[in-house]
Amino acid sequence: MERTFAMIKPDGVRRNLTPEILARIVRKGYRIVGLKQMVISRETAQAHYAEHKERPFFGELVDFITGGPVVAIALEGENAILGWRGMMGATNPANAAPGSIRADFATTTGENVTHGSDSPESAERELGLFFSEGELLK
Ligand code: RTP
Ligand code: MG
Repeated sequence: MERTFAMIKPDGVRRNLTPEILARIVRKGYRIVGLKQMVISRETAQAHYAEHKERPFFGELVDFITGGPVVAIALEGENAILGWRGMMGATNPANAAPGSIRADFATTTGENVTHGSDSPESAERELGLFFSEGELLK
């Protein structure tokens, strides 16, 4: 069993895609072990996306991700890290596989509806950034 951090970004929440995306997660068979709607602080956003801090889009990315509520999700399941990345599709929706979330619901790289941890190390770091231990099911 593997855990990963998933997020519905502010564009997804604003467009009322939360029920659609949660439905896909539970229909897939993942167990939701943590779930909350929240507005991310700038500090948390900068820490979450620290790997991109030298990139030209970093400021825009932080503004976007803190610009409205997100839904933070802790998922558990076999191969959940890569599995959830597959369900999301490629970063640029133009390259996302048909039927993936980004192919179905997004048109731009900047506002691409969901986030998913890209490795076991990222998953552990991001779950720790967004959830305290008591907020996660055993
Ligand atoms: P994420 O971290 O959000 O799950 O997305 P990802 O792994 O597929 O893509 P990543 O390379 O980590 O980029 C993080 C997010 O930054 C925004 N981005 N904008 N304007 C641009 O060229 C650009 N490139 C990346 C996207 O919102 C991307 O999901
Ligand atoms: Mg990423």
